[in-house]
Amino acid sequence: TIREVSIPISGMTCASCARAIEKSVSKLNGIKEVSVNLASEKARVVYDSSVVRLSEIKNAIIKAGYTPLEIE
Ligand code: 9UX
Repeated sequence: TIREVSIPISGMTCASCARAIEKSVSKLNGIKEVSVNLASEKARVVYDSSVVRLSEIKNAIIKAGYTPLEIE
């Protein structure tokens, strides 16, 4: 199933932060699209939920050095 999420992220201060997250998330299998908006502090991710879990996407954000917040 293709899913789309908007994940709030804290800890980004410059455009390179956003790029680092995009790079880290896009390395995972099953990611269709990822774009991080620095101004709104959100990552929009389109992914195949039969290939990759939301928790793995969040872990990739943590690995890049940032903090994914709970989706309300
Ligand atoms: Mo910019 Mo972000 O110099 O960790 S890359 S602050």
